[in-house]
Amino acid sequence: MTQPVRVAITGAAGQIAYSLIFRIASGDMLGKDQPVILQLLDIPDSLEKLKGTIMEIDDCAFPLVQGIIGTSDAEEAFEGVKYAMLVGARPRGPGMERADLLQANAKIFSVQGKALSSKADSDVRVLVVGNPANTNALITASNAPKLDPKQITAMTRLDHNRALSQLAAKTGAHSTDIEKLMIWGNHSASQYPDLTHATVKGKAASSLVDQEWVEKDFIPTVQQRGAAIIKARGASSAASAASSAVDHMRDWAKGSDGQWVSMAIPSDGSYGIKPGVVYSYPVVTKGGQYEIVKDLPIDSFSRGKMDATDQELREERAAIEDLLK
Ligand code: NAX
Repeated sequence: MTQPVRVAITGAAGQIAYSLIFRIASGDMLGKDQPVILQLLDIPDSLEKLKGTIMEIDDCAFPLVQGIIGTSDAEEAFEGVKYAMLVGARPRGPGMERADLLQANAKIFSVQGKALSSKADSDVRVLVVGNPANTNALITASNAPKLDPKQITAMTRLDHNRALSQLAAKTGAHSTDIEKLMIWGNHSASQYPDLTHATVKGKAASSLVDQEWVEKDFIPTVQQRGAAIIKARGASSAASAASSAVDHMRDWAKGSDGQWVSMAIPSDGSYGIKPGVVYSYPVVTKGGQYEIVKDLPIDSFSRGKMDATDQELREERAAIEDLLK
């Protein structure tokens, strides 16, 4: 039988994890033949709730689940893990300034970066979902000296999937008919969903939709989708966030079959985005690695949007610079 792999999920008592854990346990992320040991982390105040989630995992009698650990100790949660999904984060409290939120999360993710560095498998793949995800990934990497920063990524796959679904609806196509769509930059309202290179059933998307729709509808709808869901559902996106986290890790582990997907990764100077931030790029994944799609022509409209979201990431970085190693 295939050896089980250890998967850590933080924020395990929360609403995204409530969907994510069950998708992983049923084999949607790593395959129906890959047993898993689930290592679930939450804060002490949430451990009772986590106990309830673990009871439910037990009650599913999942064939692939070979063990479950529930803990509030990051080192215990990250021991030997090959995959770590960092979902738990400090939400913005009443009257909390953005800088305070960045600082509070930077503290959490410095602790988790250190614990990953000392305890996780040296080949671990890390996905940060908890917001502000890009900057939390930056701080995690800077506190994980034994890991390559390329091992630590942040999630913009939900934005990518939202963009696919908007373009599919507009063009009367299915999301699987669309290729070469991408999200640039930050997982925030400054992100740039870019369809200038996209195709729908092989035809240029830009020939099927007009620029006014792109600017007044498509881009703002994708950017503001999280807020629209909160308004409608009375709670933030959870199942769709979990599904996108599964997509991100599955493609990273098993390859994207030549498809372009969006991942927030350490900037390396590509497309004029200087090193120093975690920026969403179009990538192709293969053999457990990702590569940025290179040499795309960038028009002046896109350039402005790509630089604006980079600027926001530089400002986030400045707010937590003291905690970077
Ligand atoms: P919930 O508030 O339901 O759950 C968060 C859980 O994290 C709680 O159980 C809490 O106790 C735990 N937690 C807090 N601090 C922790 C720490 N230091 N270590 C371990 N666990 C800790 O939030 P949920 O709806 O699950 O969202 C989780 C995070 O995902 C939030 O930061 C949210 O903003 C972010 N999102 C990111 C998305 C993305 O695309 N990157 C989209 C969805 C979501 O908004």
